[in-house]
Amino acid sequence: MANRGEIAVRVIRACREMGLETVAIYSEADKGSLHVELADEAYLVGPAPARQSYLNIPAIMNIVTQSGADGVHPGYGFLAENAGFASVCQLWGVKFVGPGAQAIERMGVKAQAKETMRQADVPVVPGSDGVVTSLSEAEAVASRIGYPLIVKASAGGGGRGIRVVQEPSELASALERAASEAQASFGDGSLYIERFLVDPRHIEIQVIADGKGRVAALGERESSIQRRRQKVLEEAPSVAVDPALRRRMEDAAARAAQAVGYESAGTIEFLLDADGSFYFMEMNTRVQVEHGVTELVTGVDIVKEQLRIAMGEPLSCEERMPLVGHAIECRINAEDPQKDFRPSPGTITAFEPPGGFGVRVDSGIREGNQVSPFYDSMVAKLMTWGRDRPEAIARMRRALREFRVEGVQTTIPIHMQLMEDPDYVEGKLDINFLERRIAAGGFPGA
Ligand code: MV4
Repeated sequence: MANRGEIAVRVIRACREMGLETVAIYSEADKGSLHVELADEAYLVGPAPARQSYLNIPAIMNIVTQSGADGVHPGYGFLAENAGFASVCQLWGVKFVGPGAQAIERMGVKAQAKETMRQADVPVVPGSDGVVTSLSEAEAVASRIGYPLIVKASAGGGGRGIRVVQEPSELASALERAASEAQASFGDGSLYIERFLVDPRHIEIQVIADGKGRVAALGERESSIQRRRQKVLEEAPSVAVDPALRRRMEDAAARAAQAVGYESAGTIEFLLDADGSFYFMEMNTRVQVEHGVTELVTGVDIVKEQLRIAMGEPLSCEERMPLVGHAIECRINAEDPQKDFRPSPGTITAFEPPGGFGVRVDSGIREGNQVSPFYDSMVAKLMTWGRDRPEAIARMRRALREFRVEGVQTTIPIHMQLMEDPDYVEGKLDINFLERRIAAGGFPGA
Protein backbone atom coordinates (compact mmCIF):
# COMPACT_ATOMS: atom_id res chain seq x y z
CA MET A 1 0.00 0.00 0.00
CA ALA A 2 1.99 3.00 -1.30
CA ASN A 3 -0.02 5.57 0.63
CA ARG A 4 -1.04 6.67 4.14
CA GLY A 5 -4.05 7.78 6.17
CA GLU A 6 -7.63 6.70 5.59
CA ILE A 7 -7.12 5.30 2.09
CA ALA A 8 -4.29 3.08 3.33
CA VAL A 9 -6.59 1.78 6.08
CA ARG A 10 -9.36 1.30 3.51
CA VAL A 11 -7.21 -0.80 1.16
CA ILE A 12 -5.60 -2.83 3.97
CA ARG A 13 -9.09 -3.70 5.30
CA ALA A 14 -10.22 -4.85 1.84
CA CYS A 15 -7.05 -6.97 1.47
CA ARG A 16 -7.56 -8.60 4.86
CA GLU A 17 -11.15 -9.52 3.98
CA MET A 18 -9.82 -11.17 0.81
CA GLY A 19 -7.05 -13.06 2.62
CA LEU A 20 -4.32 -10.95 1.01
CA GLU A 21 -1.20 -10.19 3.05
CA THR A 22 -0.50 -6.48 3.42
CA VAL A 23 2.66 -4.37 3.49
CA ALA A 24 2.45 -0.78 4.72
CA ILE A 25 4.96 2.00 4.18
CA TYR A 26 5.20 4.90 6.61
CA SER A 27 7.21 8.08 6.97
CA GLU A 28 8.80 9.18 10.23
CA ALA A 29 5.75 11.38 10.85
CA ASP A 30 3.40 8.39 10.54
CA LYS A 31 5.15 5.99 12.96
CA GLY A 32 2.23 5.28 15.29
CA SER A 33 -0.55 5.53 12.74
CA LEU A 34 -3.45 3.16 12.23
CA HIS A 35 -2.52 1.84 8.80
CA VAL A 36 0.90 0.74 10.13
CA GLU A 37 -0.76 -1.22 12.93
CA LEU A 38 -3.36 -2.90 10.69
CA ALA A 39 -0.86 -4.13 8.07
CA ASP A 40 0.89 -7.50 8.36
CA GLU A 41 4.26 -5.82 7.73
CA ALA A 42 5.35 -2.18 7.79
CA TYR A 43 8.49 -0.49 6.48
CA LEU A 44 9.85 2.98 7.17
CA VAL A 45 10.06 4.66 3.77
CA GLY A 46 11.76 7.92 4.76
CA PRO A 47 11.53 11.29 6.51
CA ALA A 48 8.22 13.19 6.79
CA PRO A 49 8.38 15.36 3.62
CA ALA A 50 6.38 13.57 0.88
CA ARG A 51 9.18 13.92 -1.66
CA GLN A 52 11.42 11.83 0.61
CA SER A 53 8.74 9.29 1.52
CA TYR A 54 5.40 8.73 -0.23
CA LEU A 55 6.71 10.19 -3.49
CA ASN A 56 10.09 8.48 -3.23
CA ILE A 57 9.82 5.83 -5.99
CA PRO A 58 13.27 4.22 -5.44
CA ALA A 59 12.63 3.86 -1.68
CA ILE A 60 9.17 2.40 -2.35
CA MET A 61 10.51 -0.08 -4.91
CA ASN A 62 13.23 -1.16 -2.44
CA ILE A 63 10.47 -2.03 0.03
CA VAL A 64 8.58 -3.88 -2.72
CA THR A 65 11.72 -5.98 -3.27
CA GLN A 66 12.47 -6.48 0.45
CA SER A 67 8.88 -7.46 1.26
CA GLY A 68 8.33 -9.58 -1.84
CA ALA A 69 5.07 -7.72 -2.53
CA ASP A 70 3.49 -8.76 -5.83
CA GLY A 71 1.13 -5.79 -6.12
CA VAL A 72 1.15 -2.09 -5.27
CA HIS A 73 -1.99 -0.05 -4.59
CA PRO A 74 -1.25 3.71 -5.00
CA GLY A 75 -4.46 5.00 -3.35
CA TYR A 76 -5.18 8.60 -4.41
CA GLY A 77 -2.86 11.63 -4.49
CA PHE A 78 0.91 11.01 -4.23
CA LEU A 79 1.84 8.58 -7.06
CA ALA A 80 -1.70 7.41 -7.94
CA GLU A 81 -1.75 9.20 -11.32
CA ASN A 82 1.99 9.06 -11.96
CA ALA A 83 2.47 7.16 -15.23
CA GLY A 84 6.18 6.77 -14.46
CA PHE A 85 5.41 4.93 -11.24
CA ALA A 86 2.93 2.65 -13.01
CA SER A 87 5.65 1.90 -15.60
CA VAL A 88 8.28 1.18 -12.95
CA CYS A 89 5.90 -1.30 -11.27
CA GLN A 90 5.36 -3.00 -14.63
CA LEU A 91 9.14 -3.13 -15.26
CA TRP A 92 9.57 -4.61 -11.78
CA GLY A 93 7.04 -7.31 -12.56
CA VAL A 94 4.78 -5.97 -9.81
CA LYS A 95 1.08 -5.40 -10.45
CA PHE A 96 0.05 -1.74 -10.24
CA VAL A 97 -3.51 -1.78 -8.86
CA GLY A 98 -4.94 0.72 -11.28
CA PRO A 99 -4.97 1.52 -15.00
CA GLY A 100 -2.00 1.00 -17.30
CA ALA A 101 0.57 3.76 -17.62
CA GLN A 102 -0.72 4.59 -21.10
CA ALA A 103 -4.25 5.36 -19.89
CA ILE A 104 -2.84 7.55 -17.10
CA GLU A 105 -0.68 9.37 -19.64
CA ARG A 106 -3.47 9.90 -22.15
CA MET A 107 -5.99 11.19 -19.61
CA GLY A 108 -3.37 13.47 -18.06
CA VAL A 109 -3.10 15.67 -21.16
CA LYS A 110 -6.44 17.47 -21.05
CA ALA A 111 -6.70 18.56 -24.71
CA GLN A 112 -5.76 15.05 -25.88
CA ALA A 113 -8.18 13.47 -23.40
CA LYS A 114 -10.96 15.64 -24.80
CA GLU A 115 -10.13 14.64 -28.38
CA THR A 116 -10.16 10.94 -27.39
CA MET A 117 -13.58 11.45 -25.80
CA ARG A 118 -14.99 13.25 -28.84
CA GLN A 119 -13.98 10.30 -31.00
CA ALA A 120 -15.73 7.97 -28.55
CA ASP A 121 -18.98 9.90 -28.93
CA VAL A 122 -18.69 11.30 -25.42
CA PRO A 123 -20.25 14.80 -25.34
CA VAL A 124 -17.59 17.49 -25.00
CA VAL A 125 -18.00 21.21 -24.48
CA PRO A 126 -18.06 23.05 -27.84
CA GLY A 127 -14.70 24.75 -28.40
CA SER A 128 -11.39 24.53 -30.20
CA ASP A 129 -10.34 21.33 -31.94
CA GLY A 130 -7.33 20.59 -29.73
CA VAL A 131 -4.95 23.37 -28.73
CA VAL A 132 -5.08 26.86 -30.28
CA THR A 133 -1.80 28.09 -31.73
CA SER A 134 -2.56 31.71 -32.68
CA LEU A 135 -4.77 34.64 -31.74
CA SER A 136 -6.54 34.51 -35.12
CA GLU A 137 -7.37 30.84 -34.57
CA ALA A 138 -8.67 31.68 -31.09
CA GLU A 139 -10.79 34.49 -32.51
CA ALA A 140 -12.25 32.14 -35.12
CA VAL A 141 -13.22 29.68 -32.35
CA ALA A 142 -14.66 32.51 -30.25
CA SER A 143 -16.86 33.74 -33.10
CA ARG A 144 -18.17 30.18 -33.55
CA ILE A 145 -18.94 29.38 -29.88
CA GLY A 146 -19.66 32.86 -28.55
CA TYR A 147 -18.92 34.44 -25.17
CA PRO A 148 -18.38 33.91 -22.30
CA LEU A 149 -15.64 31.40 -23.07
CA ILE A 150 -12.96 29.72 -20.98
CA VAL A 151 -9.25 29.32 -21.80
CA LYS A 152 -7.65 26.18 -20.33
CA ALA A 153 -4.10 24.85 -20.11
CA SER A 154 -3.76 21.52 -21.93
CA ALA A 155 -1.24 20.31 -19.33
CA GLY A 156 -3.40 21.71 -16.52
CA GLY A 157 -6.40 20.29 -14.74
CA GLY A 158 -7.81 20.67 -11.26
CA GLY A 159 -8.62 24.30 -11.89
CA ARG A 160 -5.12 25.63 -12.47
CA GLY A 161 -4.37 27.63 -15.61
CA ILE A 162 -7.96 28.47 -16.52
CA ARG A 163 -9.30 31.90 -17.44
CA VAL A 164 -12.84 33.04 -18.19
CA VAL A 165 -13.21 35.59 -21.03
CA GLN A 166 -16.42 37.62 -21.00
CA GLU A 167 -15.97 39.57 -24.25
CA PRO A 168 -13.76 39.86 -27.39
CA SER A 169 -11.67 42.76 -26.04
CA GLU A 170 -10.31 40.52 -23.25
CA LEU A 171 -9.34 37.56 -25.42
CA ALA A 172 -5.79 38.47 -26.45
CA SER A 173 -4.57 39.35 -22.95
CA ALA A 174 -6.30 36.33 -21.40
CA LEU A 175 -4.50 34.01 -23.85
CA GLU A 176 -1.13 35.60 -23.13
CA ARG A 177 -1.53 35.41 -19.36
CA ALA A 178 -2.91 31.85 -19.45
CA ALA A 179 -0.04 30.70 -21.70
CA SER A 180 2.68 32.18 -19.48
CA GLU A 181 0.99 30.83 -16.33
CA ALA A 182 0.71 27.36 -17.89
CA GLN A 183 4.30 27.51 -19.09
CA ALA A 184 5.41 28.43 -15.55
CA SER A 185 3.22 25.85 -13.78
CA PHE A 186 3.38 22.87 -16.14
CA GLY A 187 6.29 23.58 -18.46
CA ASP A 188 3.78 23.52 -21.29
CA GLY A 189 1.96 26.69 -22.34
CA SER A 190 -0.44 25.09 -24.82
CA LEU A 191 -4.05 26.17 -24.44
CA TYR A 192 -7.50 25.13 -25.60
CA ILE A 193 -10.78 27.07 -25.61
CA GLU A 194 -14.34 26.09 -24.67
CA ARG A 195 -17.70 27.74 -24.31
CA PHE A 196 -18.01 28.72 -20.62
CA LEU A 197 -20.90 26.99 -18.83
CA VAL A 198 -22.38 29.30 -16.22
CA ASP A 199 -23.18 27.64 -12.85
CA PRO A 200 -23.16 24.00 -13.98
CA ARG A 201 -23.21 21.03 -11.64
CA HIS A 202 -20.18 18.79 -11.29
CA ILE A 203 -21.46 15.24 -11.79
CA GLU A 204 -19.07 12.30 -11.98
CA ILE A 205 -19.66 8.68 -13.00
CA GLN A 206 -17.80 5.83 -11.28
CA VAL A 207 -16.56 3.12 -13.64
CA ILE A 208 -14.77 -0.17 -13.01
CA ALA A 209 -13.25 -1.91 -16.02
CA ASP A 210 -11.76 -5.40 -16.01
CA GLY A 211 -9.35 -4.54 -18.81
CA LYS A 212 -10.86 -7.35 -20.89
CA GLY A 213 -13.80 -5.46 -22.34
CA ARG A 214 -16.32 -5.36 -19.46
CA VAL A 215 -17.03 -1.97 -17.91
CA ALA A 216 -19.35 -1.42 -14.95
CA ALA A 217 -20.77 2.11 -14.57
CA LEU A 218 -21.98 2.58 -11.01
CA GLY A 219 -24.15 5.67 -11.19
CA GLU A 220 -23.24 9.25 -10.46
CA ARG A 221 -21.89 11.41 -7.63
CA GLU A 222 -22.79 15.06 -7.14
CA SER A 223 -19.52 16.85 -6.38
CA SER A 224 -20.56 20.47 -6.86
CA ILE A 225 -20.01 21.53 -3.24
CA GLN A 226 -16.40 22.54 -3.47
CA ARG A 227 -14.14 25.48 -2.56
CA ARG A 228 -11.15 26.54 -4.64
CA ARG A 229 -11.42 23.23 -6.54
CA GLN A 230 -11.26 21.16 -3.38
CA LYS A 231 -14.35 19.01 -2.84
CA VAL A 232 -15.99 19.58 0.54
CA LEU A 233 -19.05 17.31 0.38
CA GLU A 234 -20.27 14.72 -2.13
CA GLU A 235 -23.43 12.67 -2.50
CA ALA A 236 -24.91 9.83 -4.53
CA PRO A 237 -27.19 9.92 -6.44
CA SER A 238 -27.70 13.52 -7.68
CA VAL A 239 -31.15 15.11 -7.41
CA ALA A 240 -30.56 16.55 -10.89
CA VAL A 241 -30.16 13.16 -12.55
CA ASP A 242 -33.21 11.09 -13.45
CA PRO A 243 -32.96 7.45 -14.60
CA ALA A 244 -32.89 8.37 -18.31
CA LEU A 245 -30.10 10.95 -17.88
CA ARG A 246 -28.25 8.51 -15.58
CA ARG A 247 -28.32 5.83 -18.26
CA ARG A 248 -27.02 8.31 -20.88
CA MET A 249 -24.18 9.46 -18.60
CA GLU A 250 -23.28 5.89 -17.62
CA ASP A 251 -23.20 4.79 -21.26
CA ALA A 252 -20.99 7.78 -22.16
CA ALA A 253 -18.65 7.00 -19.25
CA ALA A 254 -18.45 3.34 -20.26
CA ARG A 255 -17.59 4.37 -23.84
CA ALA A 256 -14.90 6.68 -22.44
CA ALA A 257 -13.33 3.82 -20.46
CA GLN A 258 -13.50 1.51 -23.47
CA ALA A 259 -11.91 4.16 -25.69
CA VAL A 260 -8.77 4.29 -23.55
CA GLY A 261 -8.60 0.54 -22.89
CA TYR A 262 -9.16 1.32 -19.24
CA GLU A 263 -8.55 -1.14 -16.40
CA SER A 264 -9.54 -0.79 -12.72
CA ALA A 265 -11.56 1.96 -11.02
CA GLY A 266 -11.86 5.36 -12.65
CA THR A 267 -14.13 8.39 -12.66
CA ILE A 268 -15.37 10.41 -15.60
CA GLU A 269 -16.14 13.98 -14.51
CA PHE A 270 -18.89 15.86 -16.37
CA LEU A 271 -20.34 19.33 -16.23
CA LEU A 272 -24.15 19.20 -16.20
CA ASP A 273 -25.87 22.30 -17.58
CA ALA A 274 -29.21 23.57 -16.30
CA ASP A 275 -30.85 22.35 -19.52
CA GLY A 276 -29.81 18.76 -18.76
CA SER A 277 -27.00 18.52 -21.30
CA PHE A 278 -23.73 17.13 -19.97
CA TYR A 279 -20.16 17.47 -21.16
CA PHE A 280 -16.90 15.62 -20.50
CA MET A 281 -14.55 17.56 -18.25
CA GLU A 282 -11.80 15.19 -17.09
CA MET A 283 -11.13 11.52 -16.37
CA ASN A 284 -9.55 10.61 -13.04
CA THR A 285 -7.46 7.46 -13.33
CA ARG A 286 -7.56 6.53 -9.64
CA VAL A 287 -9.93 5.53 -6.88
CA GLN A 288 -11.29 8.80 -5.47
CA VAL A 289 -11.75 10.10 -1.92
CA GLU A 290 -15.53 10.03 -2.40
CA HIS A 291 -15.83 6.45 -3.70
CA GLY A 292 -17.61 5.44 -0.47
CA VAL A 293 -20.95 7.11 -1.29
CA THR A 294 -21.16 5.04 -4.45
CA GLU A 295 -20.41 1.91 -2.40
CA LEU A 296 -23.22 2.78 0.01
CA VAL A 297 -25.91 3.08 -2.69
CA THR A 298 -24.73 0.17 -4.86
CA GLY A 299 -23.33 -2.29 -2.29
CA VAL A 300 -20.22 -2.67 -4.46
CA ASP A 301 -16.85 -2.65 -2.66
CA ILE A 302 -14.87 -0.65 -5.24
CA VAL A 303 -11.46 -1.38 -3.69
CA LYS A 304 -12.17 -5.13 -3.67
CA GLU A 305 -13.16 -4.92 -7.33
CA GLN A 306 -9.82 -3.22 -8.03
CA LEU A 307 -7.97 -6.02 -6.22
CA ARG A 308 -9.99 -8.73 -8.02
CA ILE A 309 -9.21 -7.17 -11.39
CA ALA A 310 -5.51 -6.84 -10.44
CA MET A 311 -5.53 -10.61 -9.77
CA GLY A 312 -7.10 -11.30 -13.15
CA GLU A 313 -10.51 -12.15 -11.73
CA PRO A 314 -13.72 -10.95 -13.41
CA LEU A 315 -15.84 -8.07 -12.10
CA SER A 316 -18.17 -9.34 -9.36
CA CYS A 317 -20.78 -6.63 -10.03
CA GLU A 318 -23.19 -6.06 -12.90
CA GLU A 319 -22.36 -3.58 -15.62
CA ARG A 320 -25.21 -1.40 -14.41
CA MET A 321 -26.31 -1.47 -10.79
CA PRO A 322 -29.57 -0.22 -9.26
CA LEU A 323 -29.00 2.62 -6.78
CA VAL A 324 -30.64 2.06 -3.39
CA GLY A 325 -31.25 5.03 -1.11
CA HIS A 326 -29.08 8.13 -0.83
CA ALA A 327 -25.60 8.71 0.63
CA ILE A 328 -23.75 11.87 1.64
CA GLU A 329 -20.05 12.30 2.49
CA CYS A 330 -18.68 15.19 4.54
CA ARG A 331 -14.91 15.58 4.41
CA ILE A 332 -13.71 16.36 7.93
CA ASN A 333 -10.53 18.37 7.50
CA ALA A 334 -8.26 19.76 10.20
CA GLU A 335 -8.75 23.29 8.89
CA ASP A 336 -9.94 26.44 10.64
CA PRO A 337 -13.12 27.85 9.03
CA GLN A 338 -12.60 30.96 11.14
CA LYS A 339 -9.27 31.51 9.41
CA ASP A 340 -10.04 31.05 5.73
CA PHE A 341 -9.87 27.23 6.09
CA ARG A 342 -6.14 27.39 6.80
CA PRO A 343 -4.75 23.98 7.93
CA SER A 344 -4.91 23.49 11.70
CA PRO A 345 -2.19 20.93 12.51
CA GLY A 346 -1.70 19.63 16.04
CA THR A 347 -2.26 16.63 18.29
CA ILE A 348 -5.67 14.99 18.32
CA THR A 349 -6.51 14.98 22.02
CA ALA A 350 -10.00 13.48 21.55
CA PHE A 351 -11.45 11.54 18.60
CA GLU A 352 -14.92 10.06 19.09
CA PRO A 353 -16.61 9.34 15.75
CA PRO A 354 -20.40 8.80 15.55
CA GLY A 355 -21.97 5.40 14.84
CA GLY A 356 -25.32 3.75 14.43
CA PHE A 357 -27.37 2.58 11.48
CA GLY A 358 -26.36 4.15 8.16
CA VAL A 359 -23.26 5.92 9.53
CA ARG A 360 -19.80 5.16 8.11
CA VAL A 361 -16.58 6.84 9.22
CA ASP A 362 -13.41 6.20 7.20
CA SER A 363 -10.40 7.70 8.95
CA GLY A 364 -6.73 7.03 9.44
CA ILE A 365 -6.14 8.81 12.71
CA ARG A 366 -6.70 8.07 16.38
CA GLU A 367 -6.49 9.91 19.66
CA GLY A 368 -2.91 10.98 20.29
CA ASN A 369 -1.98 11.14 16.59
CA GLN A 370 -0.46 14.26 15.10
CA VAL A 371 -2.24 15.95 12.19
CA SER A 372 0.91 16.61 10.25
CA PRO A 373 1.55 19.78 8.22
CA PHE A 374 3.38 17.59 5.69
CA TYR A 375 0.27 16.00 4.18
CA ASP A 376 -3.29 16.95 3.32
CA SER A 377 -5.51 17.96 6.20
CA MET A 378 -8.30 15.39 5.86
CA VAL A 379 -8.74 13.48 9.11
CA ALA A 380 -11.94 11.58 8.36
CA LYS A 381 -14.76 11.04 5.87
CA LEU A 382 -18.16 10.97 7.55
CA MET A 383 -20.77 9.26 5.40
CA THR A 384 -24.44 8.64 6.04
CA TRP A 385 -26.91 6.52 4.10
CA GLY A 386 -30.69 6.94 4.16
CA ARG A 387 -33.61 5.41 2.28
CA ASP A 388 -33.97 8.83 0.70
CA ARG A 389 -32.12 12.16 0.72
CA PRO A 390 -34.08 13.69 3.64
CA GLU A 391 -33.20 10.72 5.83
CA ALA A 392 -29.53 10.86 4.79
CA ILE A 393 -29.49 14.57 5.69
CA ALA A 394 -31.21 14.03 9.06
CA ARG A 395 -28.75 11.25 9.85
CA MET A 396 -25.82 13.47 8.84
CA ARG A 397 -27.03 16.26 11.14
CA ARG A 398 -27.23 13.77 14.03
CA ALA A 399 -23.82 12.25 13.23
CA LEU A 400 -22.08 15.62 12.89
CA ARG A 401 -23.42 16.65 16.29
CA GLU A 402 -22.00 13.47 17.85
CA PHE A 403 -18.61 13.71 16.13
CA ARG A 404 -16.05 14.81 18.75
CA VAL A 405 -12.60 15.88 17.54
CA GLU A 406 -10.42 17.94 19.89
CA GLY A 407 -6.92 19.36 19.67
CA VAL A 408 -7.40 20.83 16.17
CA GLN A 409 -10.03 22.99 14.47
CA THR A 410 -12.16 21.10 11.92
CA THR A 411 -14.69 21.75 9.16
CA ILE A 412 -17.48 20.05 11.17
CA PRO A 413 -19.26 23.41 11.81
CA ILE A 414 -19.29 24.11 8.06
CA HIS A 415 -20.99 20.80 7.37
CA MET A 416 -23.55 21.44 10.12
CA GLN A 417 -24.42 24.76 8.43
CA LEU A 418 -24.63 23.11 5.01
CA MET A 419 -27.06 20.50 6.35
CA GLU A 420 -29.28 23.36 7.56
CA ASP A 421 -28.99 25.46 4.37
CA PRO A 422 -32.42 25.70 2.66
CA ASP A 423 -30.99 25.56 -0.87
CA TYR A 424 -28.82 22.59 0.05
CA VAL A 425 -31.78 20.78 1.60
CA GLU A 426 -33.79 21.47 -1.57
CA GLY A 427 -30.89 20.17 -3.69
CA LYS A 428 -30.32 23.46 -5.50
CA LEU A 429 -26.59 23.00 -6.03
CA ASP A 430 -24.01 24.15 -8.53
CA ILE A 431 -20.23 24.53 -8.58
CA ASN A 432 -20.40 28.06 -7.17
CA PHE A 433 -22.81 27.20 -4.33
CA LEU A 434 -20.22 27.29 -1.54
CA GLU A 435 -18.12 30.17 -2.84
CA ARG A 436 -21.26 32.32 -3.19
CA ARG A 437 -22.03 31.73 0.48
CA ILE A 438 -18.49 32.39 1.62
CA ALA A 439 -18.41 35.61 -0.46
CA ALA A 440 -21.73 36.66 1.11
CA GLY A 441 -20.30 36.08 4.59
CA GLY A 442 -22.38 32.94 5.00
CA PHE A 443 -19.65 31.24 6.94
CA PRO A 444 -18.38 33.77 9.44
CA GLY A 445 -14.61 33.83 9.39
CA ALA A 446 -14.35 31.62 6.29
C1 MV4 B 1 -15.30 24.56 -16.96
C2 MV4 B 1 -16.27 25.32 -16.24
C3 MV4 B 1 -17.29 25.92 -16.98
N1 MV4 B 1 -17.32 25.80 -18.33
N2 MV4 B 1 -15.38 24.44 -18.29
C4 MV4 B 1 -12.43 23.68 -13.20
C5 MV4 B 1 -11.08 23.04 -13.32
C6 MV4 B 1 -11.21 22.04 -14.38
N3 MV4 B 1 -11.55 20.76 -13.77
C7 MV4 B 1 -12.31 22.50 -15.25
N4 MV4 B 1 -13.09 23.41 -14.43
C8 MV4 B 1 -14.15 24.05 -14.98
N5 MV4 B 1 -14.28 23.93 -16.31
C9 MV4 B 1 -16.37 25.06 -18.95
N6 MV4 B 1 -16.42 24.94 -20.31
C10 MV4 B 1 -16.14 25.42 -14.84
C11 MV4 B 1 -15.08 24.81 -14.22
C12 MV4 B 1 -14.99 24.94 -12.77
C13 MV4 B 1 -15.34 23.88 -11.94
C14 MV4 B 1 -15.71 22.65 -12.48
C15 MV4 B 1 -16.10 21.64 -11.61
C16 MV4 B 1 -16.08 21.82 -10.22
C17 MV4 B 1 -15.70 23.03 -9.70
C18 MV4 B 1 -15.31 24.07 -10.54
C19 MV4 B 1 -14.89 25.29 -10.01
C20 MV4 B 1 -14.53 26.31 -10.84
C21 MV4 B 1 -14.56 26.14 -12.24
